Amino acid sequence: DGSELVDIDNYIHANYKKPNDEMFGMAKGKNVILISMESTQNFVINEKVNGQEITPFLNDFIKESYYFDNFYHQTEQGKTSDSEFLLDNSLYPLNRGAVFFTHSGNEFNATPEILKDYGYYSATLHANSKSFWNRDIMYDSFGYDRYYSLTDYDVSDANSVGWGMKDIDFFEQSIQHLKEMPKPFYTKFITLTNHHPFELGEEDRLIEPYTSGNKTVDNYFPTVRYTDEAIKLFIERLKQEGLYEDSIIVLYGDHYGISQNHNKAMSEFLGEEVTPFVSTQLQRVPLIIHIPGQEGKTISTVSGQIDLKPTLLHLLGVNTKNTIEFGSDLFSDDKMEFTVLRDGSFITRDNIYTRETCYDKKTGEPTDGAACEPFIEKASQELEYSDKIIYGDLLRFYENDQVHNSTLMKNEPVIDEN
Ligand code: GP9
Ligand code: MN
Repeated sequence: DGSELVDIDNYIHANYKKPNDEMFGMAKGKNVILISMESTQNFVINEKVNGQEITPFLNDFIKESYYFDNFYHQTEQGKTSDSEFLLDNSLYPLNRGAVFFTHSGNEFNATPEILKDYGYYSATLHANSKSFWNRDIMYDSFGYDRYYSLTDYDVSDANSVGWGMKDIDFFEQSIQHLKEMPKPFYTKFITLTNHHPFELGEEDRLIEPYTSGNKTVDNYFPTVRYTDEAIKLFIERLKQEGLYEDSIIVLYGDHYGISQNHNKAMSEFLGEEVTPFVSTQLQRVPLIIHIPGQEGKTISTVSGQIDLKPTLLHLLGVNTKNTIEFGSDLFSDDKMEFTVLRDGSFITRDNIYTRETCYDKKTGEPTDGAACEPFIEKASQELEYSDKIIYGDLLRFYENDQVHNSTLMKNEPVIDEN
């Protein structure tokens, strides 16, 4: 009956952080171009392999963007689909299975649906069959207007490798779709070439593989480099088509690419043992937000994919005060430094808690649990509340009278107000 939602709503309101006055509405009316960078972990940024830069374009782009270097993925078995779930809903995915398959019939209050009230057209673009991860069904539930999938692209052997269409061709063909789209648009581009097992033809190799002898780790670098190039070319095309200045561009890594099965080769690359502490730090993925006319800035606040929804909506001038979401605006002055991973690990400003051990971030060594203790309960509480919403399909009751009479209200379109 939705009564469970009252506790959750109280929790969420107690944690609400008001947006930064200067940033709220900064990108009002702009197009949104999200780019999901397949399996891209943050350790490749500003890093070299065999003496060559792994992400030369991103390293430059960061200088004119907001770059978040303590941003964690929070996905589980649903991989890319979990990252999409986090991004559009600011809810946690499930600890097993993929919510895209198990709960696609639920009521959601996703970003595309919210932005519809502000005149936005929304689309996902990804050159894979539409039913993969049950995306076609879930995107309807999120309120997407259109899914440009496999049949919207000319895919051939020549422009494919590994899992499918190569990123450079994918972006090139996507330009036409973008040009035809109603404006303003909210779009998500999902890249694919940097997917395990990181296959790439000799002719597309811009840097040489690493030399640990572990194929997965070694081949990871050339495919990351390839996607970096694909994004560079895409942004050049956006400029040519006059779409760049009217758009905010958000690049983020969807999840890890190198699993813990490869700790030995990763230790060799990093020059340090991959302890549970290091392993948790490796769950950081890049987040880069480019807003035309804004200068670059690196922001090191502890954050996660769950924070993207309120961050984006606030940039667009959309109030999120009365929505059910677990993330908070990354530009908010009092953003709490606390990010929960789906396996129950969490990160605070000074500590990492994983596998029931509290680590000191400065030393990477286990420390007495006192610093983590206050957050242990909060982390599991938050995951439990999010799970309750999904398992009980509780957002159905969002407009329910009983809930209304407590503190909940449907989010009214309010512009320029916080
Ligand atoms: C498939 C692509 C990759 O369409 O998104 O999926 P993943 O295996 O990373 O979840
Ligand atoms: Mn993925």
